[in-house]
Amino acid sequence: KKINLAIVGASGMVGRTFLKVLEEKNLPIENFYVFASKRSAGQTITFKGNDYVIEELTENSFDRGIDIALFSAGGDISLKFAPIAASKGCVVIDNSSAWRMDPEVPLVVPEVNPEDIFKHKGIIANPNCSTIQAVVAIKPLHEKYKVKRIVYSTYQAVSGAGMAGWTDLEEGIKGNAPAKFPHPIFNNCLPHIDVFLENGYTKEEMKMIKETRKILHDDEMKITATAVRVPVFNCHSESVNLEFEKSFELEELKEVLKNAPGVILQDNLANNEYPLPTVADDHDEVYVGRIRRDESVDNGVNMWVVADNIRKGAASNTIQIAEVLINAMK
Ligand code: 2RA
Repeated sequence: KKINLAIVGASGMVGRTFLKVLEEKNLPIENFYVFASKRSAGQTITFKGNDYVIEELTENSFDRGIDIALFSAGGDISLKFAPIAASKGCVVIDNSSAWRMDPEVPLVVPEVNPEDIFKHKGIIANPNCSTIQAVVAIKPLHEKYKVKRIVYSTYQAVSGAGMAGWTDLEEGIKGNAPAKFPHPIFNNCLPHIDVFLENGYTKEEMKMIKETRKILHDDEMKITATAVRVPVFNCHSESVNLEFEKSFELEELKEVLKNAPGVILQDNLANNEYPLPTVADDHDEVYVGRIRRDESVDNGVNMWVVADNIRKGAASNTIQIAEVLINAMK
């Protein structure tokens, strides 16, 4: 069955990556529409050899029988337009945080909780990039050893803050002041991603905590997080510490990860082999390494998890969800 597909927010970093990833794939697209703000409307983009004029997003944009719409246009746009699109029979896969914690909206990583996709009522939420890569690595271990507690420490690329973040690093290298970040990001680490909340955590840290619990369907799971912006252009790196209910053999645990969907194991210390942003860049897999027992608890493990936050963390995960929907439409 061929589908009518729309992109909402085509001019942003994720929107442009939607186009790039869709070019790599062969989804059965009948009609293709590209929407953005008034500012970007009128520009032409080329997709699969055809030119498309970016249209301004309006309340009538979804009156033309669009089957699936990929959103990456910020929370305000999603709050307003995702329900409109859904009311017209379009399934929205939204990258903003607007709908992620809504109980009526599935929050999905296809390798982790694909069964949640078909619980949608018109809107499916794509998790935060730092959550996606973590749960791809955690899920297979959770299934076998039952995760009791997680300690996240993240080292997040500037691309997570879009082109503004990228520019701050480029300009920072030249000694120019940042426009997006609260302090210079070059030669620095900022323990401040998104805004600070009453409890002293940032929104980014609370997203990782709440989204992990929702995706793994375990509201009691003990989780804490520290999210840090580092001077890396693209790809998020994360130290993930897990404590399990059950005991494990380290070699067996590594084998579980080696065979896990969406995971590439890179863990050979003799060869200085471990996940790197420069290797994960422009790929869709989640790279896992530095796997070692946490001797400070009974059943604990440390691992290092790296992925492309714009691809697997946003655009590719969204398109993977769309592929599951399309395959079910046949
Ligand atoms: C960041 N994960 O890295 C957040 C939003 N993309 O800034």
